[in-house]
Amino acid sequence: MCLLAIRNLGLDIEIRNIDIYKGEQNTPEFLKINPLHQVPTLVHEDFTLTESRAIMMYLATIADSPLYPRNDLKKRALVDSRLFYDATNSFVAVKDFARPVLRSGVKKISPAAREGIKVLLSTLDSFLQSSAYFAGEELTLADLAILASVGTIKCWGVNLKEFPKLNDWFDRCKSLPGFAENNEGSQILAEKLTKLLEEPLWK
Ligand SMILES: N[C@@H](CCC(=O)N[C@@H](CS)C(=O)NCC(=O)O)C(=O)O
Repeated sequence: MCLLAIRNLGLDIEIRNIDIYKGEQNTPEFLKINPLHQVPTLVHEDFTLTESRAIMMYLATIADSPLYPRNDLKKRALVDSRLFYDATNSFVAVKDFARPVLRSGVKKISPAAREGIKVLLSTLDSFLQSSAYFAGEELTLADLAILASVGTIKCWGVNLKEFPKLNDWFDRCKSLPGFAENNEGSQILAEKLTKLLEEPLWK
């Protein structure tokens, strides 16, 4: 999602890819930067920042971008609210689905994990009943964060047509800068999961 933010903010930032499937997050060099061995990690001058949504907020504030409105407290708070929702719900639903397969050798996705994804998509769809984007009528950081989460799920073969507002929003977001680049990572995850599972990734 930080890649989406960087591209949509038009920032010239050096991006160093860390291949977590090869364990590159555990090298002494990377651990010095982030002892939690997690990506993304931002290094700006003498400052290091972790947590993708916090990185997006930091970069958008520096850029003084309308993607994260500075002067309208309520608009900004709504963006924050959606970002926290994404961190505490989308991330958790995706993690509960994928992590047991990647880390614990699970060969079948639990019904609860599949249901968790459906509940998430349905809730996201409900957020879009009264506005074109997740925090109002304009694109914001909230959309970019949720786009990364929904893009990950979409690569699993989920048909978003069951969630018409979300489907329409996703179609509009596909042309955003960085979408294709971000999607490459989602495709890699979907391929890994498909190889490890003894059943279709999505059914
Ligand atoms: N809440 C964190 C989660 C970061 C996270 O879990 N990153 C994963 C990739 S999605 C990672 O780096 N995993 C490697 C590891 O934990 O060793 C964020 O949003 O930045």
